[in-house]
Amino acid sequence: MNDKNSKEEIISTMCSSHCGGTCLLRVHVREGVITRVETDNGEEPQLRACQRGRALRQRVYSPDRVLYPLKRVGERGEGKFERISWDEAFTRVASELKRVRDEHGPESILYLYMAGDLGVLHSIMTIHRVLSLFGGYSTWWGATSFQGGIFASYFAFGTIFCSNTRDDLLNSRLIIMWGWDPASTQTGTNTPWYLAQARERGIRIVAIDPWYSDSAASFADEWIPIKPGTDAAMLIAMAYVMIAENLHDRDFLDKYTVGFDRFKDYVLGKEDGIPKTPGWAEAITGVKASVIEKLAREYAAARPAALMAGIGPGRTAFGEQYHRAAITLAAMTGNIGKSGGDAAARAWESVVGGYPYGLGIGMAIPFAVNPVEDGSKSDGVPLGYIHPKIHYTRVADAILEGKKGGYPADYKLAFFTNCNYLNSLPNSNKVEKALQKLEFIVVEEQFMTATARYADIILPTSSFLEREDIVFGVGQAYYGYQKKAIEPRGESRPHNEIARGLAEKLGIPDYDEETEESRLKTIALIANIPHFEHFRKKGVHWIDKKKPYVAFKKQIEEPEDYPFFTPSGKIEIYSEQIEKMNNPLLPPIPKYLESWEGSNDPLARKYPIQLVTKHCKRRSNAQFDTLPWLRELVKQTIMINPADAEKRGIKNGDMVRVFNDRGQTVVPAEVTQRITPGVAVLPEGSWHKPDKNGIDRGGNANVLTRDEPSPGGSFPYNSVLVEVEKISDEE
Ligand SMILES: Nc1nc2c(c(=O)[nH]1)N[C@H]1C(S)=C(S)[C@@H](COP(=O)(O)OP(=O)(O)OC[C@H]3O[C@@H](n4cnc5c(=O)[nH]c(N)nc54)[C@H](O)[C@@H]3O)O[C@H]1N2
Ligand SMILES: Nc1nc2c(c(=O)[nH]1)N[C@H]1C(S)=C(S)[C@@H](COP(=O)(O)OP(=O)(O)OC[C@H]3O[C@@H](n4cnc5c(=O)[nH]c(N)nc54)[C@H](O)[C@@H]3O)O[C@H]1N2
Ligand SMILES: [Mo]
Repeated sequence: MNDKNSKEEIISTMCSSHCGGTCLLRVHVREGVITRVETDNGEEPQLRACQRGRALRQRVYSPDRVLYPLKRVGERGEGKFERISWDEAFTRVASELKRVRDEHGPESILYLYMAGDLGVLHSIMTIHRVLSLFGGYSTWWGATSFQGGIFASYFAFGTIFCSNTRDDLLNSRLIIMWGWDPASTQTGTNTPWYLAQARERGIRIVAIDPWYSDSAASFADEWIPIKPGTDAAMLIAMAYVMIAENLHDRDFLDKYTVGFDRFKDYVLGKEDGIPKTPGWAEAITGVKASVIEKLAREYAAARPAALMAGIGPGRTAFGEQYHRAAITLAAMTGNIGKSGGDAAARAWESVVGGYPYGLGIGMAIPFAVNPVEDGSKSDGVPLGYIHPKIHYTRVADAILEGKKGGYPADYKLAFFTNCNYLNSLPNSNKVEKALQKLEFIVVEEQFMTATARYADIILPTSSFLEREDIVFGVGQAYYGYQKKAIEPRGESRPHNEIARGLAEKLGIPDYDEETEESRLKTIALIANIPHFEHFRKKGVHWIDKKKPYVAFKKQIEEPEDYPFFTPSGKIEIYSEQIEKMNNPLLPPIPKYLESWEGSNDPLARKYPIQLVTKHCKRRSNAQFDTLPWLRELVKQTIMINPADAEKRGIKNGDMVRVFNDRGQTVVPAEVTQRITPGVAVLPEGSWHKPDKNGIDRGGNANVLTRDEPSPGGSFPYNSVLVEVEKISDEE
C-alpha cells in the first residue's frame, strides 16, 4: 500500500459508532491514507451510513486525536501533556494500580466505562478482564441510555430484548413515535428509511415530543407537544379512555397478562379517589383532553399498531413509570408479539444480544469475575437484577464523600475506558471536583476530551478503521465485519493490545493468549457465520433478510410451550417482584408520579424553564463534535419558544446564559416555534469549555443536570429546571 504508484483501494467495512447504527462503509485508501468514505451501493436493503459515518475521514485525521501515550506535566485539567513511550506509560499505570491496591484495597480502584463504539472484541471488557485478574475494582450500575426501559422491560417481560426488527414497521397501521427521533439518532440502521417508506405507503404516524423533532417534521401526520416528564399521565389517561369505552383487548389481557384489574382500579380512581381522565392528564401534560381521547381510540382501533416508546422520555425523574405504562398500553391493545405491533419496551435494542443473536459485546475474550463487585447488591428480587453498589449518577459524590458519606470505599484511582465522564455524566461541576480529588487518573482515549484533560496518563486507542472486529446490526438482524482500512495512527493501539501490554506489566500471565484473528474466528463460529473469509471480505452476514423478527411471537402463538420469562410466565402489569422492593416510589403497577424539577416543583419559581437535553444529529454523544463538516450541519444552540424569548428580551442568535444552582453555560439562542412554550432544548454532547472563571462556554448541557437517579435507576437528563438570560457581547 505504500508503493507510490499504488492505486486507490476500496475497503468494505462497518461503522459502529455509539449511535446504535451499524452501517456499511466503503473506505477509499491510497498509500495508506483514507481519501474518502462512501457507503453501501449494493442491493437492497442497503445499510447506508449517515452523515457521521460519511465524515469519518475527518474523525480519523482530526487534530484532536491523541496519537501517543501522554503524561500530565501541568495542573490537573489544564491539558498540558508530554509524549512518553508505551513502556513508560504501562510502567506508571501498573505501579499506581499496585500502590493503590496494596495501600487501600482493590475497592478503591474505580473502573469507569461506557460504550465508545460497538465492536465485540475491542471493548471495555478487555480492561475489565485485566483489572479483575489483578484483584478487582469498584464500578457503577445504571444504563445512561435506558435504565428506566430496562427496569420496565425486565419486570414486565422478564427480559430486555423486546423489539421487532425495523422492517416490521411496514406492517403497522399506526406508528406512534413517542419521544423518539430516529431521523436524528438513527437507533438502528435504516430506521429512518423504514419510516420514510411507511409514510409513502400512507401508514399514519404520530409524534409525541416537546420538540417538533426532525422525525416529526419528516414523517409524522400529527405532532403532539407534551411537557417533559409527564408522559405516564398521558398514557394512563389513554388507558382510561380505552377502559371507559370498552376498547381494550380483554381476551389478550386474560390470556397473557397478570394484574390488569389492579391497574384498572388505579386508572378508574378506585384506589385513590382520582379517576385518571383525559381532563386530569390535560392539567399535567398540557395536551388537550380531546387529543388524548382521539389518540387512545386510534391506538385501540388500528391493529396492528406500533407504539415506539423512545427512551428520551424515560430519562426523567420517574422514567420507569412511563415505560411501564407504555408496555401496559401495548398489552391492552394486544400489540405484543404481533407483526406490525410492538411491545413498547425500550426502543433501542440488541447491542447486547437482542434479536436472535448468539453473542454480546465483550463476549470475545474469556470472562473474568470481578472479586470486588461479585454478587453485589440485589433489590431483594429473586431473579437477577443484581448490580454494583454505586449508581453512575452518584459516582462523583462517592469520590468526594467516600466511606464517610456512606459509600462502600474511599476511591483513589480511576481508570476510564471509552467514557467522556466529564461531558456525559450529570453535574459536570461536581464531576470536576471529584476528578481533582483522585490520586491518579488513567484515560484510554482517542481524543483530547474534557475527561482526558484530567488524566495523569492517557493511553491512545486506535479507531475501528484501524483494527479488526465484529459488530451487530441494531435495527435489523445481521453481523458486520470491521476490516482494518489503515494502520493505527501514530502509536495508537487497539484495546485488546493495550490490555495485553498492561497485563504483562502487572505480571498477569493469563490475560489472553489468542490473536485477534483467532478470537474473531471463534466469534464467527459461535454466531453461526458459515464462511469467515467470505464474511470478512463482504462485510455483512444477514441472519434473516427476508422476514422481520417479531419479539415474543412464540409466547403469543404457543403460550403453553413458551411462557414469558417472568415468575408468573405472563406479562406482569402488576409485579410482585417490584412490590417486594417495598418502595412507595416504585409502585407494583405503573402510576404517574409527579416529577421533581417539573413545572410544579417550587423550584420552578426560580428556574421556570424545563430543559430537555436530547441527543444531537451531528454527534454521537460527545464524539464527532469538533468535525468541521458536521459543524456546518447543525449549530449548538438552546432552542426556546418565541413567547419565552420575548419575555426575556431574547432574539434569535443572541448569546444567552443558561443556568441553575448547579452551573451555567453560554450558547446562542435559537428562537423557534419548534419547541413548546415553557420548555427549552440544549442537546447533550457539546464539548465542555470552561473559561478562565470556570464558566462553560461550550454549551455542555451537563453543567445543568442533576446527579440523582430515579427510583428505578433512570438518569434524569430531561428533568432539569433552568433560567435563560440574555448576556451582553462583552460578558
Ligand atoms: N445522532 C446521534 N445519534 C445517536 C446518539 C447521538 O448522540 N447522536 N446517541 C445514541 C445513544 S447513546 C442513545 S442512548 C440514543 C438516544 O436516543 P433517544 O433517547 O431516542 O434520543 P433523544 O434525542 O435524547 O430523545 C428522543 C426524543 O425524546 C424527546 N424527549 C425528551 N424528553 C421527553 C419527555 O419527557 N417526553 C417526551 N414525550 N419526549 C421527550 C426529545 O425531544 C427527543 O426528540 O441515540 C443514539 N443515537
Ligand atoms: N445531558 C445529557 N447527557 C447525556 C445524555 C442525555 O440524554 N443528556 N445521554 C447519555 C447517554 S444515553 C450516553 S450513552 C452517555 C454517553 O457517554 P459517553 O460514552 O461517555 O459518550 P461518548 O461521547 O460516546 O464517549 C465515548 C468516548 O470514548 C472514547 N473512546 C476511546 N476508545 C474508543 C474506541 O475504541 N472507540 C470509540 N468510538 N471511542 C473510544 C471516545 O473518543 C469518546 O470520547 O451520555 C449520556 N449523557
Ligand atoms: Mo446512550
